[in-house]
Amino acid sequence: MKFTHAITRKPSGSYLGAITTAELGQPDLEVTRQQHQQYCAVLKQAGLQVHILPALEAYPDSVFVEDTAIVESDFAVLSQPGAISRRGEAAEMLPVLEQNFERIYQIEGHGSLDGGDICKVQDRYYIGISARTNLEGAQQLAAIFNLFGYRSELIDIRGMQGVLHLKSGVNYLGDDCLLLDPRMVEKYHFKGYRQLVVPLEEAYAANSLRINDFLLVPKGFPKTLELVQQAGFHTLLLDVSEYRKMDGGLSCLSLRW
Ligand code: CIR
Repeated sequence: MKFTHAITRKPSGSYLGAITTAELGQPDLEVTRQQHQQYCAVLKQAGLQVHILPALEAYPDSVFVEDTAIVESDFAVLSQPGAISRRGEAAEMLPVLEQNFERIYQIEGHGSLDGGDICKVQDRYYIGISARTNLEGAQQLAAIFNLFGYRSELIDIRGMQGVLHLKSGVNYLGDDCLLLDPRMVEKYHFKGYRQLVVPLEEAYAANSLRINDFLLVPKGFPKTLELVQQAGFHTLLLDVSEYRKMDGGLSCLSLRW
């Protein structure tokens, strides 16, 4: 699991109009920008070459680039975001993907899919069926993965309060270990792995992000921090408070391969 590249996009002035259910108040745009700079700096510190795209005023949520594509070492898939206001974000990602990938596929027709619903664990992909990703989109993606020898499993996460995407509730930390929202533990798909379960009051921190030697953990979740440190992970804390206000987290802010 060695990552070398990342794509991010600067937050736009229209970010205050992004979709949210969080009820944590309005983001401060200046702090939002500072947190983005710190995020990109940490990705570089973890060894990635980071391509930072310009802000897109037409798309308030466009800083959450993870939802626009799925990237593998030798191919990429343009998603078809489930929120209508985000649909156009995927096409905006095409030019930079073309610079980096020879083979690019696309979710199309009635399929909808957000990249946040895709969680890779070793050589297997878990695809969340959510309010954003439908069965048609998930099946299209699974068929593409199949071309490259990856198996996929679909996991229904609809109705889990506060879990917008699959990766809002489960993330692979490497070393056979998952970090889970406690409500994800019952999913049979995850039984065979080593599990670290965050306390429910820190469910947001299940969206921590392993990049090479480091585990990026959101600031403000002390029990989760202790949990992963005791498990031996080298942590880097990042304040993403302004992204949390818009239902986003550490993984949402980049595409990585
Ligand atoms: C949305 O509702 O689409 C954005 N406000 C948040 C997207 C978060 N993305 C992610 O978890 N991959």
